[in-house]
Formats: sequence, C-alpha cells, structure tokens
Amino acid sequence: MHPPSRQGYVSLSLAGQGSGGYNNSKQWRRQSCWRKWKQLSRLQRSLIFSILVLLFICGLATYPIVTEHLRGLSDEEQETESNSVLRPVVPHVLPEPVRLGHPALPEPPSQVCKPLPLFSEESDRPEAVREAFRHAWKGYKDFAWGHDELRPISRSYGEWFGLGLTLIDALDTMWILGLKEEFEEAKAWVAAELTFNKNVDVNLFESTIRILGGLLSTYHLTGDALFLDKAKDIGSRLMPAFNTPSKIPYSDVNIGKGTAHPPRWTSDSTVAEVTSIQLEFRELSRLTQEPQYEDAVAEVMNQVHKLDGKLDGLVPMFINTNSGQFTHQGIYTLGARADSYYEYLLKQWIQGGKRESQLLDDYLQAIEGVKKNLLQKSSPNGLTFVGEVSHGQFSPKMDHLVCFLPGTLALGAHNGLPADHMDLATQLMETCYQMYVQMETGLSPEIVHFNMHEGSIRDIEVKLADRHNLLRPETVESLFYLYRFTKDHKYQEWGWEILKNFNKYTKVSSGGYTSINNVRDPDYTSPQDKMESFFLGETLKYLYLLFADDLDLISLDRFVFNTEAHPLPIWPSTDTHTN
Ligand code: DMJ
Repeated sequence: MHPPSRQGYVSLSLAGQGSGGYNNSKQWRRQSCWRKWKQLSRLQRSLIFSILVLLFICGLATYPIVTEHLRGLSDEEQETESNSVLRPVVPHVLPEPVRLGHPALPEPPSQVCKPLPLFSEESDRPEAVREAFRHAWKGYKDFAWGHDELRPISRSYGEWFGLGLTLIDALDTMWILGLKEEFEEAKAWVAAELTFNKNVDVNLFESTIRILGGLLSTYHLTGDALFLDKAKDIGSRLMPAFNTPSKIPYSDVNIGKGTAHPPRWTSDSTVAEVTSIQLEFRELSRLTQEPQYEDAVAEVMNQVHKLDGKLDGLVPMFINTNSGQFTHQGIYTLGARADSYYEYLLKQWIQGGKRESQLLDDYLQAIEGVKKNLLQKSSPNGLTFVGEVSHGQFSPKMDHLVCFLPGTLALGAHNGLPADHMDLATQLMETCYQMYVQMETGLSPEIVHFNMHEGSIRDIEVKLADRHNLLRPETVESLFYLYRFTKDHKYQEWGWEILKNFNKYTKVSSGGYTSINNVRDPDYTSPQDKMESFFLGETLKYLYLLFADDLDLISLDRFVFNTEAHPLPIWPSTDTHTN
C-alpha cells in the first residue's frame, strides 16, 4: 500500500513494501524508491531537497568542533588511564629496597609496554631523545630517586653500590641535552646527599667508569667544583684496590673501610676491568697534581704490555692479582672481559696528546691480531664479523659489546691511523646494524652467532639464552662516531630506527625503560624490570649527539669519551705530565 499522496503534504512511509512477497533485490528497491520519488508533488520534492542541502551545510560547519571534542575526550581517557591504572602515587623513597633478581609480579606485557605516543615531531630528532630522557628520568625520579637503578615495572629500585648510580651516570647527559631543571635537581642531591663514607663494597671498574668518570666529566662541562671535590673523594677511596702483591688491582673495594679484595671464589681480576680505569685516574692526577692515581694505573698498563700469553696482541680475559700473570688462557675475544682494554689503548694515546708510543704500538698490534685471528665473513650475505678464538678453535660468536669496535676504529683513523681501519669500521658498523634489523623487534640480542657454511639461509642465529637486550649503547655509540667522521646520513637513519624500537618495545608507561628478555617476539618481549644506568649515561647521550645539528658539540678533537660515554678533555700539548 502506498501512502496517500496529497498536494501540500510531505508524507514519507517507511513501512512494508508492495503487496507481493518480500523482494530484496537491489533493482526492485531502486525502482521502488524511484517510483515513490516520482509520486511526490513538486513542493514535497523541493522541500526534501532543501532539507538535505541544509543538513549537508550544517554537517560541514560543525565537523571540526565535533572532531576536536572527540579528540579531547580520547586524550582525557588516556590521561585517566595512565594516572589511575598505571601510575599510582608512590613516595620517592620507598620503605623497603626491592632486591634485584626477585622481581615483583610483572604486569602483562600489553600493559607494561603499551605503545605510547612516540614523539612530537619526527623531524626533531634531538627533541625525541630529550623526550626519551625525560621519560626515563620521570621513572627514576618517581620510584628510584637517589638509588642505583630503576625497576620500572615494579615501580621500585635496585641497589648495587647504594650510591645513586643512575643519577651520577646521567649528570653530564642532562647537561649536554640542555635539561637544566633536571640537572639542577640532581646537582642538589649530589650536594646534599651523596656521600662515599659508606661501608659498602663497590666494583673498582664500574665505580671508576660510571662515578669517577661521570663526576670528572660533569666538572669539566660545568666548571662546578662540587663535582671535582666528589671525584677526588671517590678516587682516593678506590686506591686501596691497588694494594696487591702484584699491583694489579683487586676487583672490589670497601670505600668506607678502605679495604679491598678479589671476588670470593678467585684471586683473579678481569683484564678489561684493570685496563679500563686509566683515562679517569690519569685525569684525576692532572687535575689534582697528585701523581699517585696516574702512577697506579700506568703500572698496570706497563705490566700488561710486557706479559706473555697474548695472541698477536690479543689478551686473555683474566689476570691474577698475586702473580700478575694472565690466567685461564686460550680464549681471545673483543667482547665481555676484554673489550675496553683495546678501547683504552687508543683513547689513552689520544688523551695524552698522541705521545705515548707504547700504547699506540699495542693498539696497532691488537688490531692486526683481530684481522688475523678473529675476522670472518658470514653466509649468505658476507657480513664481516669479529668472532672468538677458544683454545685454537674459531667460534663465530659475537657479543653486542663488540659493537664498540667500529667507533673505536673510526676514531683511530680520524687520528691518523691506517685508512683500512676506517674500511673495517664501516663494514663492522653494517654488521652491528644488521644485528638489530634482522630481529623481529628491530633490537639486537646480547649475543649472536654467524653462519659461515655455504648455502646458509640466514647470516645471524640467536640462541635461546642470548635473546635479551639490556638497552646497551655500543651500536649507537659507533653510529655516532661514524656519522661524525663520514657525515653519511644513513647512520642517523639507523640510529633513528633503533630509538623508535626502544620506544616501541622497552618504554614503560609509568616512566622509565626496561631491559627485555626476548628481542625475537614483538608480542612477548618479556620485560626484565631493570633500567641500567648506562641507558641514560651512554645510550641516550650517543643518540642525542648522533642527531645533533652542531657537529662540534663535544668535539672529538677536544674530548675523549671514557667507556661509559663520559667526555674527558684531550690534554693540551702544553700540559706538563705529572710523571
Ligand atoms: C657500560 O658500562 C660500558 O660501556 C662498558 O664498557 C661495557 N658495558 C656497559 C654498556 O654495555
């Protein structure tokens, strides 16, 4: 039945159609609508037409207001969520320290690492690093202030030495990034709270590179004597470590009692540890004009220089504090326990104005040793990598730690060492980048193994136990050096990808970033609940310097970075040596 069609009335019927049975064909519906339209009077038709036009105009006019409102609502929802669900109010100083290794129940990963809005502007990459730093700092400030490390998921902290390690490690980063407010807060804590008169055992190497190095570098950047005073205090408290039969230092020092000892199970120290404290102690001597610091660390270098047991300049991993000899010989690596020995040979030579030829000779010989014994190419794509030798057998294993090497090689070439060092640097840089891009999260695992047999399907393999990422800096550190020396923007692009993936997979919504256990599963990264101090001290600093427009910011012709990314001055050639 059709509605009555009378002139002067607008009547639309939406009721049942026609008398025939239900016909759903499009054609029937089209015809039926058209028939109805034709049955309307001219007045009815023009009225409907005008209403539609009016509705269309109103819709256009109100669209921006409506969308604005919706956007506002969703922002509010997001804020409510982060405040009430993911960000409970927690006092700065928590009553009970939470021991590392016993994490509180983690939240499901979807909530823990929920992707946050990344950055304001892709184009402002230095600002994106500042944002990342602020986010990391917020977590530290809210849940771990004055303690060693943030545990971002349990919103608590972990102690290692009980000396505010993250805060000290991050001081010069804040200065370089121009985060004045944050820097002033941290400085106030150093002035009021930081004391080394504490009955605690600290690791000589870690406290030298992070605390002594961090304080010295902050002193140089700011000129504030507070940091030099603190540096002198910790430096002198570390000296008992050198009271050993061989003068090769013990690994641990009690900075309150003034006693030192090796680890409980051995009288050995790690070679990288005893040979990577020199930049800092030498600088302390120069500033204080007190030679004992430099003397102590120079003695270690002189002894290591003369020792038997090297393989073409490559050192074993352990050295005995009684005999002063290498122990557990036969393993040669550029990774854990040996890495920064090589780095500090070159950097001491640069720091001292390129005059100490023994350091240079040892460095050059070691790089030849790397080329001869450790360098190989992977299959199928021929990536150049640095493996290990274990009792005469080559192993295609490479730690992420080895990725400091491209940067160090490039620094050497920049300082006049052979040009083929730069070629090797660019090849290894590509490999380190591939260790990131070939993973499902775009983040490198701690250790990789390279395939070498012909016909391999992929170049890189990762063992189950090696799939973690600790927010380490070595690759972005090398990207920084390579970019500074080549100006090739691809290195900035690579660093940008890495930063985006740190943001995507390791950023914790309530503040901070976390190490993860599995770089191979983007859906279940298995957060470890720990933000290492070097993420703020090194990783973010190198990323910032990689993106900075000013290529002279912390010029590599005036500063040398210690192994924890704390820049120390290259000594002016007019400087008199303390020795
Ligand atoms: C840092 O403490 C230093 O870079 C050290 O030389 C190696 N390990 C960490 C970063 O990975």
